[in-house]
Amino acid sequence: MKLRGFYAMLDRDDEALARALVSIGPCALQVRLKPGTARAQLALARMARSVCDDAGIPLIINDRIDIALACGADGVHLGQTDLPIAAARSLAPKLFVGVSTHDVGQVRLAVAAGADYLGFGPVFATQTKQKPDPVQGLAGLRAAVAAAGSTPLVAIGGIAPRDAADVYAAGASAICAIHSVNDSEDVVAAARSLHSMS
Ligand code: 3NM
Repeated sequence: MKLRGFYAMLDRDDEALARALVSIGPCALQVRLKPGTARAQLALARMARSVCDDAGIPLIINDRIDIALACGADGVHLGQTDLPIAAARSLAPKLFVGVSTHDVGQVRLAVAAGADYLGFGPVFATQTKQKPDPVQGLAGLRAAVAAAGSTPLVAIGGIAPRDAADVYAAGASAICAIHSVNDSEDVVAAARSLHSMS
């Protein structure tokens, strides 16, 4: 999967936010589903599918392969406690599969298992994720990029526009940021600044 620049994350049921995020042409939009009914999650995923179709952006669904298939997503993003890659592939051979990794050992395992891309973090301290893994810093990110080889790596965790140059210089293919973009007074400008430095 080709991933370069800003990787947008929709973390709430907000179509205006989704449209603002895709307006700058990010490499993907991931829907981060909150706990709730499968029907409510599918409705959110379908809204995002239509926003992504209008903008020509790949749609990725977090955790839930059933919701990803039901909404016609392009990919699914799996955490360390979600389905293993091989099980996801047998259920959904056509979906891209991304995997969240939090240290170099997890990077190696995900690459060996054939992940299409990796999330890696938290690079910096994050308030957004409950019980985040230990902060990896730019040195950890560089080590992860080296271990990932040719598999694209999306850096995540506490990244603000002022950090983008350092994060790309460390070798990340893409940057995902929630708070510094989605909670910004100017979502489009924040997204663009993370994208344009890639
Ligand atoms: N995953 P913010 S950190 C969803 O380490 C998520 O894998 C992480 O939000 C990981 O940009 C994180 O607001 C939260 O810090 C990212």
